[in-house]
Amino acid sequence: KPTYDIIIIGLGGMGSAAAYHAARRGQRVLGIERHTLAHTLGSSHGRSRIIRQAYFEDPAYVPLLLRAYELWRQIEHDSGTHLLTITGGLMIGPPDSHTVAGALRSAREHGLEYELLDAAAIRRRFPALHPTEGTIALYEHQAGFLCPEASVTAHLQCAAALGAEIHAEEAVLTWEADTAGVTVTTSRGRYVAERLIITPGPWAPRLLADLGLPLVVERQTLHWFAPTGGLEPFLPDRFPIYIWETEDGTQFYGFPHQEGPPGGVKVALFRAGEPCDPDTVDRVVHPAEIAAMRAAIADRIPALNGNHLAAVVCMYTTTPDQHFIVGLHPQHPNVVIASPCSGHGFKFASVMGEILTDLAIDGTTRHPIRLFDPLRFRAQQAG
Ligand code: PYC
Repeated sequence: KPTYDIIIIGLGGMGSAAAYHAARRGQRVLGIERHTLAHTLGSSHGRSRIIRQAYFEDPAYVPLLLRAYELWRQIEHDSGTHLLTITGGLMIGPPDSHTVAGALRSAREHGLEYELLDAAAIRRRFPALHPTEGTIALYEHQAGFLCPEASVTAHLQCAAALGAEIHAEEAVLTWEADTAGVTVTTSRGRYVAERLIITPGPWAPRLLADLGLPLVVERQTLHWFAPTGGLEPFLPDRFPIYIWETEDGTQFYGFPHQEGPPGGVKVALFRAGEPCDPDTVDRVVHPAEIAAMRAAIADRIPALNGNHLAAVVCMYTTTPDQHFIVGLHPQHPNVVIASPCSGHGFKFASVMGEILTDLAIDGTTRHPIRLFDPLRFRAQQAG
């Protein structure tokens, strides 16, 4: 009999949540992570991640988000850790932009509470923001931010308390599956289980190479600036998370001030990165990248354009349609694959833990995940 019911490869946002949910369902779990736990070398770091409900990407995400909020509160309760801060959120841009029109569509289809603000109302409510005439925003009260590193730690600690075995700094070399079970070979050993969950983040092209998925790993930079007039206008009780689409379709996003290092206020360009490999990615943030960030905020959030305090590199693993890949491995029904989240996945980690556990144990889930079908690119690739 295999030693474990479920092995999980990759313990970032999704894998750590899967470890917790699988352990909650009484499974004998082994989680394997190539780096240290809650590390900053993949896609689950940067101190803050947006969470929101009026999802411009597609209304099909909304039911998942509503469950994700419930499960974030559950893991906060179980771990005794504060992870989710509600600040309200603005989706800003021209009225017909993907960001604004898509958020409005999701809010209307799912009966979410929202307000539409014109440029004058945005400036009145949030004086640090300087939108031009014609820019509008959808404001939702339930948006906010999560702490990614603390979320990974909370899920893993709770998983371990429920009996999960967690191995850090152990690289997976190969995995194999057949009808009898799965075998995972690592830098330290060989493990056998009934089922496997693969949540590799930017290591997906390597660990899921057999599927030929059209994935691109992109390098992204995150920045922290010291506001010129002090932190006051950016405190979380008066400043929301936001995603701002400019006239040329560029998106950038940001957060209120968050206590703790590096101080200041975080802001980043969305999907501005070059393709990279997670083991060789350039982790230095260059002056031209800081200048590009300044160019986005200079006129729109002028008070944020102060001293540059810090920057880090992170990675997105993107699909051509920017939706996730989540489901059973097409050749191996005892293997579940997930992760390539195209830069907007972290907020779903809590509900993905539940979904991946459902798929591993039951082969199916009550959650709507058709949008994430791993096979959807096959027709395009064949054509
Ligand atoms: O996670 O919702 C998100 C997001 C949007 C832009 C950057 N992150």
